[in-house]
Amino acid sequence: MSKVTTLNEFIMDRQHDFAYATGELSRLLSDISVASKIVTRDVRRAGLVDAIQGAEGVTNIQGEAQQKLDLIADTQFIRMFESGGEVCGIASEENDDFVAFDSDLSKKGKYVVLFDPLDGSSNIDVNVSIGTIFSIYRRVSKTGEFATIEDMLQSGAEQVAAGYVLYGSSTMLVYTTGAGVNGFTLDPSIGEYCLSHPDMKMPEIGKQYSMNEGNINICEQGIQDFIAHCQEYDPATNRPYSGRYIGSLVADFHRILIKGGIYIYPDTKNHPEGRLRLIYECNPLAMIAEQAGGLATTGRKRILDIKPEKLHQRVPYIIGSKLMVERVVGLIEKSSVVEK
Ligand code: AHM
Ligand code: MG
Repeated sequence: MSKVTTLNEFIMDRQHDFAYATGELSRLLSDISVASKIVTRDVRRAGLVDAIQGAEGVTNIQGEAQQKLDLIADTQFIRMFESGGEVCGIASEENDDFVAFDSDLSKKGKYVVLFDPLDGSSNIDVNVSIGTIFSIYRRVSKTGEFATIEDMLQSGAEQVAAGYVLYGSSTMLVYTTGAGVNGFTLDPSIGEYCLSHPDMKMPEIGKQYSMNEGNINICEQGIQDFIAHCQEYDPATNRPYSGRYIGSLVADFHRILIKGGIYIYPDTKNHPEGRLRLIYECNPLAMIAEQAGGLATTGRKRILDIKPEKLHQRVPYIIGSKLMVERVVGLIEKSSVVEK
């Protein structure tokens, strides 16, 4: 039997891949894994415990009902970041403003973390997979002082690490520090993440597309043309592409990372800027996609090149297999020329 590599062993082995290998980023990644185990426990109990399931009765700044588990997960991660000492501040989907930690230890922290504690949380009460998404940056403000908004609004290309945790039929943690993508599955019997998907590569093309097709008539022509192309009968495979939409970004992305395919959430009449948030949903998955050989774009611009203007900024989002993303971008360009 081959030896199992745990996440902590792997992080330590790879520490020297980081540009700044002092151990802090390793400890931060390890803290994230611990918080995610606590959240896994809460997610797994969600159907049992009325006290933690269901809507909290409050809405976040974007007007969405917050589920109790969203808040529980947010608190777990923030506590971990605040006590760890590597992080000077955070921004999350559940907090209107960013949080600058005020202890002397935290002020010395070199990193900020931007995260969505439980993405897809409208799926909790129907037992569909949900996930945590995180993005790590070096601070640009002075060490020893409070974190600033400039720390939070760095473009995705500056990320030093990014990852997600998928609370699916098993819990998986997938991350990159800019030297490839690796996936770990939580073995509940020993409480450890074990390396299960080393050096993940996204296939250049897949046979599945993922979009909320309820929006097809209220999005731009290039996207409509691409979906029509996916629905054409393909003599090579004897069928059209398959539509697969969970409505839980982490779960949809994870499938695409492994099998190939494309996820599209364009700007629409009811979401004129797009639906997904740039800094804690789109950027981290874009970094992972690129590290695995895929692409992420608004349709007109590489996601990682966008300089964020505000914390909860939304963008149109197209992510997935390289050849498929290039094809949509081509159709968008073509239809934009026709419109002019
Ligand atoms: P959330 O952060 O409020 O959970 O919203 C993000 C989710 C994504 O996980 C998912 O892909 C998308 O919103 C689904 O939106 P829609 O229901 O409009 O298809
Ligand atoms: Mg979200």
